[in-house]
Amino acid sequence: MTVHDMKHAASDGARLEAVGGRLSRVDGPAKITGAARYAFEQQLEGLTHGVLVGATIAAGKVAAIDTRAAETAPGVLAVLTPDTIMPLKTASDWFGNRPSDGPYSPLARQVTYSGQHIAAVVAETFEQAVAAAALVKVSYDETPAIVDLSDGTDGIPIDAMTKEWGDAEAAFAAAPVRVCAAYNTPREFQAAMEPHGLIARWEGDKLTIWEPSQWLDGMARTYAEWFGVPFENVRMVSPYIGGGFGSKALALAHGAVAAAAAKMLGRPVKLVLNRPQNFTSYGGRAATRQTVAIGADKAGRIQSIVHRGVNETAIDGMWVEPLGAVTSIMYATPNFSSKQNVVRVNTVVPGAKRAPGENPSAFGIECAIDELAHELGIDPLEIRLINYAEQDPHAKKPWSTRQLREAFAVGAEAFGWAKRSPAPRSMRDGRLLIGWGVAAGTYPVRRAHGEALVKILADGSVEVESSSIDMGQGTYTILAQTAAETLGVPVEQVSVKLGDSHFARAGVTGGSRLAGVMTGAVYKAAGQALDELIGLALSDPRSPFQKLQANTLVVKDGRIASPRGEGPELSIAEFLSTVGRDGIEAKGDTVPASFTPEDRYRNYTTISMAIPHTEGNYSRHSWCAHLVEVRVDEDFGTVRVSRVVSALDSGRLYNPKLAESQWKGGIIMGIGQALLEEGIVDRRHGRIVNGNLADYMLPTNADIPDIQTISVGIPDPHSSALGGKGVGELGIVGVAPAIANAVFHATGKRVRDLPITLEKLI
Ligand code: MCN
Ligand code: MOS
Repeated sequence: MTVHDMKHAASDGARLEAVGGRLSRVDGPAKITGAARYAFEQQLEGLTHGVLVGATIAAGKVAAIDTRAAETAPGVLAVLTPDTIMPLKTASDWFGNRPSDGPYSPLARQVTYSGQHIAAVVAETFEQAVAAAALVKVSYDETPAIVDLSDGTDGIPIDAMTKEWGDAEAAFAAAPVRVCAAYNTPREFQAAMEPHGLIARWEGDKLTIWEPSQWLDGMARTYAEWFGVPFENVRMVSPYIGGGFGSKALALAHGAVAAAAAKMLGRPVKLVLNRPQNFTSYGGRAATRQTVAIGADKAGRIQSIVHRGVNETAIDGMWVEPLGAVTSIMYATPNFSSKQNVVRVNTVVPGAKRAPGENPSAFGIECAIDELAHELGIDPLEIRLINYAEQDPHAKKPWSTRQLREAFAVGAEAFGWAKRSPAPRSMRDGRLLIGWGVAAGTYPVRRAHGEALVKILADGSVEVESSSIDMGQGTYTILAQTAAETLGVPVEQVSVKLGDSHFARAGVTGGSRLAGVMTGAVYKAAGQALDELIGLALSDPRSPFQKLQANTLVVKDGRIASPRGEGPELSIAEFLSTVGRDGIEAKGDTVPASFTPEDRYRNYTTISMAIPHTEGNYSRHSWCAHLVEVRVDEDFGTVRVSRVVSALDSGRLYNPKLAESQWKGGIIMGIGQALLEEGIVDRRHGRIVNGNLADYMLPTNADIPDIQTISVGIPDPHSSALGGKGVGELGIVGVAPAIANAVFHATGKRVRDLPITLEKLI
């Protein structure tokens, strides 16, 4: 297929409002005009303000907290410490397991990381709370901290992560060509523009929480369990979210503090984390170290891959960043071994950041294969084709769809890869060294069951309700398109309501699964509503269609007619009024009939019912190839990414305009990861020193070149109801190694520690 054909396929001329159309974001105007109301913007009667006090040591015990000055400061309503906060119960983990029945305190006596919440002040105004929080005096019994991965031992083996076949060590030792190197990624943060925080209000034993959330039902469950109230008593509201990137899926300690304070005071409490607290109150991406050893024959065919990975986790919390995720599936190899350890350090427990696992995993394997290509004198794109995995080498199952060969071909053509001169340092533009690099990326298709409510109202308009969310991905828009197309109504007649846990339930928005889950559910629910509408039109004695004796009718542009256009034609509103109905409502879902109510509850409030991507006969993944050009200033060591062409396979696209925007967002984040992002820990205090958006470097417009994305996907019936695969996380995977490989091509220097800052190049 040529680039021209692919472009044509990507903008397949679908009508804007249909699935596959390039409809602009339906929530755009509300956001641009300020009409969109975010969680902290609620104006509540009697609102009070909470501010947290964080530990200034990384390890030890709180010896004493002197709250007297704070308590008597102006406007202060309460100062909470581990001794005075109301007792809570331990909540279950995200699999739904309750680790203990014991008590839980979101304010700590035992400090395991710098910035951990140890006290909180609630006052009439925010300024009063900030001033009083500064008066809380804490003394500590400090103990030595484990600052980062390099302080740790080999760590704790995570046996469940081990993947092995053949005899990898022996095959590596016997291979005629070998490369082996270590690759490191630092602690990175999601750094969403909207901070974390919430407003909590109790009315009797009913709790309402306005909080930006990627998972209303899961967080509602946690709040309910902390306070020992029924799940239904907690209402989470989160209609708009200023970015999450994985960080907003769980209820966290600061949420427990605010909800407890609201209960204790009998008044609503607003608690928003300041920017540094955003770097310590939830976990960023764990720092990782990997060694990748590849043995190959002289023709470049891989004989063995031996992979060892380590990631940091917390002293009292477990996070595994699966570093073998891409290593084990990207290339065909007869012998393979991947193992992973974790090392406990004094940090808040790390968390999910866009493509957890796949992202750092791709950095290891996609740099290592570039090193192998160089060693052999084979083109780095060619070596990927030589080792192309025709099936999932780990699961030993065919791919559902894998348009990766097409991605390489189409990407290379659009980029002009054939003009690459192979030797490092052989391309320049005046003082600037030019490098061209390539890397592949992938993300599994995660699936779950979903439900949605579709209402056809008396005026013919349509409402879709779901407790799922839109943090910028485009959920509002694609669900409006799905309902409009299925029901045959103009898209302006559809309004989508999201972000309220009292709507039809939805599981977590994570792992790039929501679009597939929710388009499936809305397609189901809208189909049922349509069946009911047509059934009514055919059978109701008051219906003008009844005497047609037809066996079906069609709805187009919001009007009901017979398929051949004979007889009457009525708008939905006219029809509903003729038959004396004020609407039609259908709750549709993709939930198996065998599910009990408890299964359904688990489906929405835990991740335990997610369907494995290798379930049944296929292995399901999205795929991509990134080709990048960098320009390196030899004297100053500065790296600029000057061109990116990415060809991506996310199956069928529900909305190419939004999918392209998602991919580009991921690619931009990947450029930041490659060149800028790094959480720097002060070795004396175990503290993140650049915990703010000025010192934690993120790319700005000036850092980002024109990015070309090309869709090479084909509909994948094994991945979702409408044939789409995941989009949200795919784009970031493989960007950092493509840039590192381009930097090597430009300079002849292999930088294996991210980010690639100038001092590593000169
Ligand atoms: N889409 C499409 N065709 C498909 C699949 C998706 O057109 N076959 C488009 C749709 O516009 C859809 C969007 O891509 O709304 C994302 O769909 P999907 O890949 O299913 O991902 P989710 O909706 O589950 O979103 C979560 C995903 C994750 S896990 C992170 S992390 C992430 C991301 O999305 N965080 C984001 N994208 C983000 N985008 C913004 N603006 N902000 C974040 O915090
Ligand atoms: Mo995304 S990191 O799975 O929320």
